[in-house]
Amino acid sequence: MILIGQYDSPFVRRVGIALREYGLPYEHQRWSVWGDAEKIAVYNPLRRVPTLLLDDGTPLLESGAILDALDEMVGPARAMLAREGAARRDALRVIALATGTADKAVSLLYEPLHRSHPSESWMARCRLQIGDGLRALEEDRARRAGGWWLGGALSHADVAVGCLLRFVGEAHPQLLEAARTPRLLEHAARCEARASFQEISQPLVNNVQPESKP
Ligand SMILES: N[C@@H](CCC(=O)N[C@@H](CS)C(=O)NCC(=O)O)C(=O)O
Repeated sequence: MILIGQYDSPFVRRVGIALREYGLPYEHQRWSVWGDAEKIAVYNPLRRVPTLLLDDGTPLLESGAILDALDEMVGPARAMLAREGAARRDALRVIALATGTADKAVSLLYEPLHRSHPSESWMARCRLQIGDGLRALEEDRARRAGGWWLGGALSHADVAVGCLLRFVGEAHPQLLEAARTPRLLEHAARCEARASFQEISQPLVNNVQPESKP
């Protein structure tokens, strides 16, 4: 398998960490969504990452859909997500909060890089959504006991939140600080201490160079 995308993306990183945790062999293509967009387009017309090429060449798009395929490869006993029922819905809700907050954090990063006159109202909305997303995750974590989010074992929810926190901490440190989330910071430290998080890691590269800004 070939994983396309850089690990400073919270979405690429969550897939890389799952591959590493599952012990699935893969090649890593560190293509940039800006400089290497046309190479990515051969496999993904949206020119987005992560994109995962299966051994037979089939491209998989979207981190959630890619993880779904990896879970199937390792089987339900090893999958980092319950197969069905309330436990699955609970995990998917936490994951949606984390990846949704990450989406807004990416949007907020892109806006001033792509526009000569960034929209203040759009950026204010993103900041509100990121702050409230972080606070909702903090409250959720406070209601749960146990080292990992959903109990005793690392799950996709832990990884999604860990990747979100690293990204927000690098892209928008003032928002993370303002949200006052001690439990999330504890969670981030626990995640980043793990071998998979250390190995699948790249400092944020702010290398967006759009040809023209509208
Ligand atoms: N929902 C997507 C989000 C992926 C995403 O936002 N990727 C960014 C990099 S962090 C990207 O490809 N940006 C370029 C673009 O959207 O054109 C997923 O979960 O895979």
